[in-house]
Amino acid sequence: MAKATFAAGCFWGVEATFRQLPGVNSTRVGYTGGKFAGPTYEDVCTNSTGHAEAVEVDYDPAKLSYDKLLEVFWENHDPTQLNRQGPDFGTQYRSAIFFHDPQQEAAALASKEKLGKSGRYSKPIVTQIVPAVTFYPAEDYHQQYLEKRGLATCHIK
Ligand code: MHO
Repeated sequence: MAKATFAAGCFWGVEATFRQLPGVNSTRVGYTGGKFAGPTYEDVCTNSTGHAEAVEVDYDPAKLSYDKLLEVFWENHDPTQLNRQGPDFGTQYRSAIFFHDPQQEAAALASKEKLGKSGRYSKPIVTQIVPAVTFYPAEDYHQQYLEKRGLATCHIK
């Protein structure tokens, strides 16, 4: 099994997207990349802790490649938005790839460069590509939030 960690806006929708991919064993939502250990959702929503809403994906590399995960990551948010995704604002909603080894780092950088050069976006891609640090699982009610409610996507008003 291998691990991949992504931040791409509200973690409810990001988790739902990765969870349905064949080869994904389990997912969980949490907070990472911030200034202190064990933050709560309330802490993170102050927009001053530096944590990103993120999804940790446990997957089987024999069935699902990291490149495929990257493709799904890019396809399912707007990586040109700084600290914002849809209606959600703040650093917790930043676009980021938290790599777990040098191979993931190289693949992430290469895919970002390729997408940047593709002409698809008129604005630069602002996605951070940074080493994975401690991942703090979010409160239970945030886990599989949309699935528990029979919803497929986030950003539903
Ligand atoms: N727009 C949603 C974001 C929730 S999310 C877990 C809300 O304001 O409730 O950040």
